[in-house]
Amino acid sequence: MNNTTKSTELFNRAQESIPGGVNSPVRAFKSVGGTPVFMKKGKGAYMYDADGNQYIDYINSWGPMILGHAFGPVVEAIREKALDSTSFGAPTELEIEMAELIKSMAPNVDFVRMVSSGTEACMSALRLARGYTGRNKFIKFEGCYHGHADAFLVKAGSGVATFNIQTIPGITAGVSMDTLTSPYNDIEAVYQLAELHKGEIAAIIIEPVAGNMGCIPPLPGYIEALRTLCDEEGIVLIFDEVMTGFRLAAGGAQERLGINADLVTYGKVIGGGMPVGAFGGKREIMQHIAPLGNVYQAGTLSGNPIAMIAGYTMLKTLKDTPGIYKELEEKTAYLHKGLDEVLRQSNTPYVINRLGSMISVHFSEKPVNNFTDAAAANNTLFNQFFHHMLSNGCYLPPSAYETWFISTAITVADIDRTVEVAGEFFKNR
Ligand code: KE4
Repeated sequence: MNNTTKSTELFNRAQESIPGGVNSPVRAFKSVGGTPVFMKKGKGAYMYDADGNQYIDYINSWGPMILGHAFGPVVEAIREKALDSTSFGAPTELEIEMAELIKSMAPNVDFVRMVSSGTEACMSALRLARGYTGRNKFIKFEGCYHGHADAFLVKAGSGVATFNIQTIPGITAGVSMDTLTSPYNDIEAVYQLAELHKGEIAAIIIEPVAGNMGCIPPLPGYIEALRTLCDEEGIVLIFDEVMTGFRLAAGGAQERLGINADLVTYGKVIGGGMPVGAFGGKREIMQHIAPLGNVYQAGTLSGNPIAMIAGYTMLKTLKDTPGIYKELEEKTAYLHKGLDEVLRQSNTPYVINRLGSMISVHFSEKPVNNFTDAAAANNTLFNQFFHHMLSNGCYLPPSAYETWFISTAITVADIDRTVEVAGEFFKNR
């Protein structure tokens, strides 16, 4: 067992000044129980906590650290750029270069606007879709998470699912009445909902590969059917690629699935660990964003030079390094194979969901294709598994409703170690 005395002390102290001792709820270990470990340093595939324990990192800051912690070129770029001031609040050439780089990687993006989080990206895209169509309602999917803007906190995933929050205080009836929800991977249900609200729906927003109820890939034909529905009904299809963007491929899920959205949102990887989000898409829609159009959206630190140089360096590396996505995928497939082998030898019912480098383990006897399936899994067992892995130096996301994130920095030896530790947990079951 790791000595985590310092983390315990820090958590007690943190709770005196920060609600729940954390600046984002999923970090609090509420669903898995126990005391969160406080991190002090990260390098490559590893994090080191306040007590000096080393962990193989399968969160990677919930996606951004796709090249590993303290990736040299990003660190150096930040260090150098900071000498020229950290923010201007005026346009810079670097923002143009960032927008041009994004357009060279992401298909179907004519215009892109930088913001400072995935939440901001998704809320802005929804406002734009409403402004563009003149319609109020939108459809989201149970278990999908699009950040914490009011409209999205209805049957959301990630921390909302983790804490099993059914209705969130502060979200008014006026807001939630325009949020329609449908089960993920059920095309009949969404067609019926669209028929019921014909002419009222501005947008359908979806995680094209869900990652906030564990990893749940779309069933064959599902996203294609949403594309058809939106074309038929004049609904704006928004791909929330905050998690999948620049992770599943250079062009994200649009490239991977071969389907174009009308608007795409980004976060996480796009900032290289700095606070960055973005939304973009077809000129016909994006031209309604202020100051070009009347759909207002703004941000003091949007396009901030430090965030931009971090994101630019990260994306440029992903774009220019041959085979980097193949490497990411092969490492995740190797992890998948190893976990499958140890779980198959146990008596534990399980399902491993994976697409690209997004993967999750569900202790379920049946396929996990939507939130209901994910919630019906043996998540108590997941919590025990989480702590076994943590105390043996493998840091998984502290919730069964999260996908695991792989970085290129992880080695085969790290993965072998992870599988060995997992095997120790399952062999007595
Ligand atoms: P942020 O506002 O946290 O940057 O992005 C919100 C968001 C939007 N869309 C998707 C698909 C997302 O996954 C997220 C954020 N993801 C969670 C983890 N599942 C962030 C972790 C946290 O809340 O601390």
